[in-house]
Amino acid sequence: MQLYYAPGTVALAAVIALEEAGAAYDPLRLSFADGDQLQPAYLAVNPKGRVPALVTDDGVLTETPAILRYIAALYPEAGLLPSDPREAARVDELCAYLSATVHVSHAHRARGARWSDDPAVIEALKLKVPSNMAAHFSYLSGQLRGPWYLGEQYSLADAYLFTMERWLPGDGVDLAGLPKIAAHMARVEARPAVQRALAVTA
Ligand SMILES: N[C@@H](CCC(=O)N[C@@H](CS)C(=O)NCC(=O)O)C(=O)O
Repeated sequence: MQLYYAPGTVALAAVIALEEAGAAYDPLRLSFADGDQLQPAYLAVNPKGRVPALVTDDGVLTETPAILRYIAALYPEAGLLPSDPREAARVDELCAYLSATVHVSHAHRARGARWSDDPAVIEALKLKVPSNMAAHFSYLSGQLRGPWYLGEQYSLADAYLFTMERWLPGDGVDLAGLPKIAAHMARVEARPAVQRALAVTA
């Protein structure tokens, strides 16, 4: 498998999952500064021009929740997705929220041009990022059972949540006001697989 990623992006979650699973994969780095994600060579891989994209023998898979679930299913021994249907649905619930709501709020900081051509509107969207992200993570703090998102079982939910926790300081959110989130972030970061993923994507 090959995993296209760019530093500092949501693709970190997929790299963590691959490392946790002990998967054989080639990390392929894109430079957003150079606009690699919009070059024809990459658009042939992922016409959406986004990362991550996982290249498998059966084709290309995009969208972080789908990629995480696929890795969990390929490597069941890694235990990245609970077998209990209700707990698995709780992971899906988090993935949907992170993908469709939290990520979108974060994108208003640097990608406002997706929503408006008006520079004043783009600036106004940026101003909403700290309060929106603080509100999302205040909610998530209440959902976090600890030590991991589900409680005792580490899962792909932790990899995905950690990836977005890392965005908080840059998004203007003070982690001192979110002690459960800060502790979760430190706990995930200490895992050897996560250290390897951070080294890969640095
Ligand atoms: N829904 C997608 C979002 C992917 C996404 O927006 N990735 C960002 C990086 S965090 C990206 O590739 N941005 C490139 C661009 O906007 O040009 C997912 O969850 O995988």
